[in-house]
Amino acid sequence: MENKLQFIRLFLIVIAVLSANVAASQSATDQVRFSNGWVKMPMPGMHMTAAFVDIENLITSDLRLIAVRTSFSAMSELHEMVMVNNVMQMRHAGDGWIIAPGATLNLAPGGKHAMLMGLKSLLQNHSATSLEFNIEGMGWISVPAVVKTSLP
Ligand SMILES: [Cu+2]
Repeated sequence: MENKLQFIRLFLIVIAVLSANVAASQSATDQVRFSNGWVKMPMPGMHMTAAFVDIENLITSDLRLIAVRTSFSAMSELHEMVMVNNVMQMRHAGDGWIIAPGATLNLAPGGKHAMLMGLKSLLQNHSATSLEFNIEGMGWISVPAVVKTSLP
C-alpha cells in the first residue's frame, strides 16, 4: 500500500512536470518566432562554422537571446563583428542581445552569428538539422535549420 501511494505520488509529479513543459513550449512560440535557420557548410577540414537565424519578438517587452548550442558542436557562442583599428574582428557577445518588442534580430553572414566550434560530425550539404537558442526566462528552444553553402 505504501509503495502504491509512492508510485501514485511519483506519477502525479511526472504529469505535473510534463504539462509544465508543454505549457512553456506553447507560450514560447507565442512570444518569439524563429525563421530561416541555417548552418554554413564548413570548409573541407574545418571544425568550425557559423549558423544564422531570424528571431522576432512577438511580445510587448524586451527579450534577450543569451546562448546557443547544438548537438553537433562541442562549443557554441554568440558572436558579433566589430571594427578594431579598421580591421573587422569577431567578438564573443557574452551578454547576448536584446530584442525589442516587435523587432527582429537577424543573425546573418558578416554580422551577428552563432559560432559553432568543435564540430563533432561531418555535416551534409542540404541536410536538415537543428539549433537550440536560449531566451532569458524561456529556456532552450529548438529551431530547424538547413545546412547549405550560402544564402540562396
Ligand atoms: Cu564567430
